[in-house]
Amino acid sequence: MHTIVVGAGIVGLCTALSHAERGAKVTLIERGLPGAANSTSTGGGIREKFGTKLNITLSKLAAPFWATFGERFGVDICFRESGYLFIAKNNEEATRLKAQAELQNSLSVGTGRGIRGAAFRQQDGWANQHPIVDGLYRGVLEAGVNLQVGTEALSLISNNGGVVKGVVTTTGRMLGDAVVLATGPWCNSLLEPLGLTVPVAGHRHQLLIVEPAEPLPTDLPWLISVGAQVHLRPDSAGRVLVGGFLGHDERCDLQGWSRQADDDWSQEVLAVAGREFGVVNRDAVIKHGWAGLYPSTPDRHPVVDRLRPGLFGALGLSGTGLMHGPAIGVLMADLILDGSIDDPDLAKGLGLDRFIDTDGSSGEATGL
Ligand SMILES: Cc1cc2nc3c(=O)[nH]c(=O)nc-3n(C[C@H](O)[C@H](O)[C@H](O)COP(=O)(O)OP(=O)(O)OC[C@H]3O[C@@H](n4cnc5c(N)ncnc54)[C@H](O)[C@@H]3O)c2cc1C
Ligand SMILES: *[C@@H]1O[C@H](CO)[C@@H](O)[C@H](O)[C@H]1NC(C)=O
Ligand SMILES: CC(=O)N[C@H]1CO[C@H](CO)[C@@H](O)[C@@H]1O
Repeated sequence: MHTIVVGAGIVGLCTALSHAERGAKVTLIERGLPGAANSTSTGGGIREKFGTKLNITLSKLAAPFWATFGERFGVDICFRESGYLFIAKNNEEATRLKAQAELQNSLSVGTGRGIRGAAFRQQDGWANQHPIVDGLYRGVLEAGVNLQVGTEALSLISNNGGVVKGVVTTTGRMLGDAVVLATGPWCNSLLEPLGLTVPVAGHRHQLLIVEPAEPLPTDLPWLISVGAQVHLRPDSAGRVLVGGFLGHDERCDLQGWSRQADDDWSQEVLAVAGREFGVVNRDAVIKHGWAGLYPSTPDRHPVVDRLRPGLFGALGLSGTGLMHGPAIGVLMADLILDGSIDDPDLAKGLGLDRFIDTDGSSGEATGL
C-alpha cells in the first residue's frame, strides 16, 4: 500500500504519521515547508469545550495524542491549562451557552454548571504551534515517511474509469494506491479537472499580539465574548493575544489576500476587546499582527471522506485544524486502510454527501 499525501500542514503531517504507523508506505509532498502555510498561524488553542457533538468528539479523539505528545516526540509544546471562559451579554447568548453546557456535560466534557451568562472549562488551553509542527516533522521522518518539500502537486492522474492513480508534481509523476488531499483551502484547482469540488473556502482570521498598559496575570483564562465575536488571552510573556471576526466572517479570494492584520481591524478589535473585557484599550501597543485562512465548509465541520476511487480529502478544518489534526489523521488511516470510519455518526458528519441539500447553517456560538 502506497499513500501519497498532498500538503504538510498539521492535517497532512498527522495523516502521514497515522498511515506510516500502521505500516503503509507514505510519500508526503509539500510545496513550501511543513506547517509553513497556515498551521503555524494559529492561536494554539486546544479545547473540548465546543457547541457541537462532532467538534467535541474530534477533540476527545485527539486528547490522548496531546497528552503524550512531549514524551513521544521529545519536544515541549508548552501547553498551558488556562481554561476558556465564554461570556454572554444578554439572555439569548446566555441561553445558547447553557444549551451548549448541557450538551458538553452529556458528552462528559465536564464543563460545570451554575453560572448564568458564562461558561468555563479549566482543562482547555493553548500550546505553542511551532514545537508542535517541529515534533510532527521529526515524527514523520522517524516513522519512515518520504517527505518531499518544495514539491507542488499540479494535477491528479486518473485512469479511464476515473480511478485516481497518482499526482503530477513539479518534480515529476508519482504513482500510488491512494492520494489524500490535505491542502487546506487549496483543493479545488486539483479537483475541478476531474469534475469535482469540495465546498471549502478560505476565511481570513486575524490575530494581534499587544502589550497592555498593565501586564495581565498569566493565569487569566482565554476570554471569549460570544456576541461581540472577540477573544483574548495572555501569552507566556505577559502580553496579550487578541482576535475575532467582529461579525465579518466572509470568504476571501485565495490569491491576493494579505497576511498582515488590517489597520482598521486592529483598531476596532482593541476597542471592542477593551469594551468587552476591560483589560486592554487603545493605548495597548501593537507588537505584531498577522492573518491566516480558516479553511471552512458551509457547516463549519470538516470533510474526511473518499472523493473518488483512489482519492481522499481531509479538508475544511476551519478553526480546529491544530487541535483536531491528530484525530483526522487517525480517521483518514481507518478510511483508507480499513475501508471505512467505524463510528457511523462521525462518518456521516464528516462525509461529503451532507452538502447535498443543506442550508449550510452553523451551530457555533462564537465565530472564533
Ligand atoms: C489566525 C488563526 C488562528 C487559528 N487558531 C487556531 C487555534 O487556536 N486552534 C486550532 O486548532 N486551529 C486554529 N486555526 C486553524 C488552523 O490553522 C487550520 O485549521 C489548520 O491550519 C488547517 O490545517 P491544514 O493542514 O488543513 O491546512 P494548512 O495548514 O493550510 O496546510 C495545507 C498545506 O498544503 C500545502 N499545499 C497546498 N496545496 C498544495 C499543492 N498543490 N501541492 C503541495 N502542497 C500544497 C500548503 O503549502 C500547506 O502547507 C487558526 C487559524 C488561523 C488563520
Ligand atoms: C467547530 O469549531 C471550530 C473552531 O472554533 C469553529 O470554527 C467551527 O465553527 C465549529 N463548528 C461548528 C459547526 O460549530
Ligand atoms: C493561508 C495562510 O495563512 N497564509 C498563507 C497560506 O499559505 C499560502 C501558501 O503557502 C500562502 O500564500 C499564504 O500566505
